[in-house]
Amino acid sequence: MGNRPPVVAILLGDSPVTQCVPRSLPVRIVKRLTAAGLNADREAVTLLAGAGDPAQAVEAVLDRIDQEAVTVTTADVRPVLDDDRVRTDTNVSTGGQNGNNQTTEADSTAEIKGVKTTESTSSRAERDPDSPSVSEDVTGASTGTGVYEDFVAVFRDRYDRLSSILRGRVNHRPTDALESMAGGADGALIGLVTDVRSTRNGHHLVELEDTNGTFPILVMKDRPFADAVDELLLDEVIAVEGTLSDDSSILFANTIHFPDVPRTFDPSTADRHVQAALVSDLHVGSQEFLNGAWSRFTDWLHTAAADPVEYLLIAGDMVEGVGVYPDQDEELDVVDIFEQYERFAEHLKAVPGDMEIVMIPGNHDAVRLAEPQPAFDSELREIMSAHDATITGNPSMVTIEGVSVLMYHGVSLDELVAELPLESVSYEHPAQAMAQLLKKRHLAPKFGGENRIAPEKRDYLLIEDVPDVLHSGHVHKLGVDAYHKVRLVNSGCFQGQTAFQRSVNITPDTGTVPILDLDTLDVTVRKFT
Ligand code: D5M
Ligand code: FE
Ligand code: ZN
Repeated sequence: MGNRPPVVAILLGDSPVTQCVPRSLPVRIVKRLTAAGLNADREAVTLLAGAGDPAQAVEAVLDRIDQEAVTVTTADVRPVLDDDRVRTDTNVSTGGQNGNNQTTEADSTAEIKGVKTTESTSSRAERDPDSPSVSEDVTGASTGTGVYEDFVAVFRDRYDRLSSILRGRVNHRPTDALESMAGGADGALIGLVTDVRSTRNGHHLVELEDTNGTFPILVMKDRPFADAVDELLLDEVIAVEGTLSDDSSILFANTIHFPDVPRTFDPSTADRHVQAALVSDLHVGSQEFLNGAWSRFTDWLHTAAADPVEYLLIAGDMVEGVGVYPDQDEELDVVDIFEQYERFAEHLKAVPGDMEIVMIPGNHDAVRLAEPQPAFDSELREIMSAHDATITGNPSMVTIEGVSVLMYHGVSLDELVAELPLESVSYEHPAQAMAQLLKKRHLAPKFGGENRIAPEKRDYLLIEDVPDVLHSGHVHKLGVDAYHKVRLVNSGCFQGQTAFQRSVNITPDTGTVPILDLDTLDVTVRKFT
């Protein structure tokens, strides 16, 4: 046995259980029983949680229970509680599929950015990761059927909520009120960008739409903010202050405001040293899935160096899927979608059982392609049940240890790279594209492009609350940066270069895992290739 503590400590640590049962204790008990292939009656769990030493009681039940049993009942628990013999040998395996956890620190793991040396505090096992809380998730709340009214509703919601962010900064007028103002007067407008074009002289004509109509804005090419026009995407919401033409038919822009992240934004951090590994894009089932890199990563998670890593966030594309791209089947290792998830579930078992896992789907996963994507359905959850992961939609705002992480797979990043003429926004720098999403306060600003969007009554892709961390994947490129103190992380992937990526000259960042310090929001990138 290596340096992992026995499972008893993973369950409960050293904290004595008195009359006050911690909220997560029953969850820990169920997890341990599930890992051993058993269901449990609620009463049985309650009895175990109330034991003098619940961890030992659980292990004693597991020792004694009939091999054929599928459910732990009170009849299995009572004899154990009546028996006050104290077992001393609690050296049980963690239940992961990697038997050899003797590694201290895998030689193959190299740091890219300097790791802060932290004093060794108590191990992960002795602490207890919080259950993540989730918001802004469409799962179970999807009402859209794609009818006209749904489109009206989602744009209305987008306009209402983004304009309220901008309203404090400009004294805006509705489009129809601007028309009746005196020529030459100063005016301001908040609206969705519905058209951007250049005039013959190289100036820019931007059309904004609000709930009352549309209004044209002229941005002169020599104005210092004219570059902002290059950052505009159709359907995003901006505010413009300017001066009306003599006939009040056009507004000459003096400033352009994006909803943006306030400069004063100060992120929340955890109040103890605890870390999260942010991964994405495993593509299990693809011939290019990097089994070796994943194993090195999960082996490392079992070492002492990874003790503070209590959370694993997976930002989509768990599996390669089927029929996602033309000719994709030529690169499939596993052709059946359910078998792909079964394989993925096996790989997940290599993650230490005491880590909290959060997963959202991506465009290769077996949920609807249109965003917002709901979480995996019950059939897929069942396949992935071993770890009791938090399975939620794309996007989702996930709060761990007081730190809000906006998880979004990242399909709109392709569109930003393709459409924004900015040099800084490219596949080489995915975090720059992520910064644009924060600036626009929207995860998929452009409606009806390559990125399929399902109209819901609420615009789930809008970033109403500024997250402390934005976590994406999809482009298979590593990116770590910050925007107005929001930590930006784009995970690399666990899939080698595909034929398509070769054809467009994209070299993916494989086996790179950003490790986020939740107490400082610092990131250390580890490489497992
Ligand atoms: O996406 C991985 C990255 O590669 C993402 O930037 C899209 C791009 N990609 C990959 N294959 C294709 C095809 N066939 N057409 C267009 N774009 C592609 P992922 O979601 O992992 O496939
Ligand atoms: Fe992917
Ligand atoms: Zn993807």
